[in-house]
Amino acid sequence: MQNQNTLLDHVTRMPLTVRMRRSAFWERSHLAGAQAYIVYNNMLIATDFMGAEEDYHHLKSAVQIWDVGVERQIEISGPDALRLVQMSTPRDIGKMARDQCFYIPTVDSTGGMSNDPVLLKRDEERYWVSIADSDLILYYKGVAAALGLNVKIQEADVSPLAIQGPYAQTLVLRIWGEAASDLKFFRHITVEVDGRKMILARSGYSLQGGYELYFEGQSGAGELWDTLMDVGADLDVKVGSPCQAERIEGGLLSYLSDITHDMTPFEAGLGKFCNMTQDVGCLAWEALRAKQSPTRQIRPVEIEGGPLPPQTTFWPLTSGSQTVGRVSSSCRAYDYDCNAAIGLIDAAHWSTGSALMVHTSAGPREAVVKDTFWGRSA
Ligand code: THG
Repeated sequence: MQNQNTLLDHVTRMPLTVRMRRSAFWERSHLAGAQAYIVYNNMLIATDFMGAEEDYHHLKSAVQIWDVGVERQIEISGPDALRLVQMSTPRDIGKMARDQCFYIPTVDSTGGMSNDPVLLKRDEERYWVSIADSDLILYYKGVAAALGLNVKIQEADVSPLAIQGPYAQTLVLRIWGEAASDLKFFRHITVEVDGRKMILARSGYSLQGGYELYFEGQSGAGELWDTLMDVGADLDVKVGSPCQAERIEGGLLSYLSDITHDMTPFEAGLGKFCNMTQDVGCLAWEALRAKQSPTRQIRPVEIEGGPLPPQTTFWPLTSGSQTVGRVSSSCRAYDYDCNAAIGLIDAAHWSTGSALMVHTSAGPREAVVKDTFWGRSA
């Protein structure tokens, strides 16, 4: 409670009510000097700490901690847990190991994307679905009720904390020791925080490497935050949040921006996460089989010229007088001295080198389709 006044002073234009849920780390990240807030899963996430360009360079050269508590955990447990989760995704989760995380496209019955969560296997009969911004829990509850499945579905009181950047490993080893150094990408271990066991995974919404701690409950969150800041002081640890420029140039997709509910996983470029050789139990199996060859797909796009205006609507992509797609996210890719963007492009125009026009909110620009996102190999 001691920060309550500071908190209220700072948010007079943003009334906090109980309904405006905040993660266990929200206050710390807010007081670290956030200059903006984003609403995600009906929660606030603090962002923009040093300014876009500085946040970007710092993430790529040091280490940051992010309050990503808005990544809510839908906990599905019980004898039918695996069956229910599998109904929502074409990725085969049957052989997931006990310590594994999977990036899974989730789909409605027509094969349209309903979310793109990270799935954590906690136990044979317990899963966490770490969701992007949509009320996916209602789908699970609806299907479970309709089919009379033997499962329990709830939003767990978990606040993921991301530790990202080239020095993330150094910082994590100082606190949780060697076990974390052997941890492979998208695997998790159990660590202790103040005597309580929690999951630490090697994952995160950046290409810089790092970890996500699934902090359970509320008490002790501030103390952990302060410990991370103290222990990482000589590594120049700073408070950050998912970095738009870094994730766009690297091709990390954002649900509701780059992926919309009318898109299939194939259109979203997530075909490699779909098992189409046999029916693994996804309710959209037949629908997806008929949609395996997309006629539009996500592609990296480079936009010519100097920095772009902020993007708040889809920008049409055209060829001659024809609309052939849209740009959903764009940024200044500072390290590459160019503009990087995520496009959804019709098949006739999606090949590498294809020259298009993009109609930004500040007028038309030339654009060209790339083969890979920046910093990614083919
Ligand atoms: N971490 C956790 N939950 C999340 C996110 C996260 N929920 C919301 C949102 N982010 C979901 N979206 C993504 C998008 C991309 C990735 C993770 C979550 C990602 N992709 C890697 C890539 O593209 O290189 C690896 C995918 C793979 O190979 O399996 O990490 O960030 N907990």
